[in-house]
Amino acid sequence: MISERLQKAMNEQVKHELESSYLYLSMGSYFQSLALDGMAHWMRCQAHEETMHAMKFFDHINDRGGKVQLQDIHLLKSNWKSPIEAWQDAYKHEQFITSKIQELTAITREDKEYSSEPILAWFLNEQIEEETNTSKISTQIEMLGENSANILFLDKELATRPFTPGSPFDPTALPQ
Ligand code: OFO
Repeated sequence: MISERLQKAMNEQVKHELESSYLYLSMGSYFQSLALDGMAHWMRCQAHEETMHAMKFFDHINDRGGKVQLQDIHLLKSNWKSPIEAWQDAYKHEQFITSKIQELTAITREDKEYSSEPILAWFLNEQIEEETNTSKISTQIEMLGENSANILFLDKELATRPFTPGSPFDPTALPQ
């Protein structure tokens, strides 16, 4: 049975992951308004990935005999000064999520919750990827500055990210 403290922190994490999804959907909408369709697409893919992260914690709490207690989801931000600022925010947000996963790992060790170590090891690895992706794109767009031709080139590249098959965030996967 999961400890009270870990259950509470994992329930918080379900909220953080769903807020990540909402934040990236919000960034997607911002990019869409600028006709940066590739960036908007990348964010929709990411928004779906975050819901899967939330569900991974949701299922783990249940699997360990705990109770999922859903919380209010807040929209963290809905507008940005520039695409650069949005990507910088995405990177900062991933750093914040990494700190939360590290806190969960520390609780797991203190409470001797060894059964939760594998899932947190998975998330620690996942966070390396999440930080690398957002930091790389953030650096690239900073280098491009105001050069719109190059920004459009990066936008095209980001459009190639594949959706998880059957993702409800994929507009082409929705039933007609
Ligand atoms: Fe769930 O990793 Fe991003 O936030």
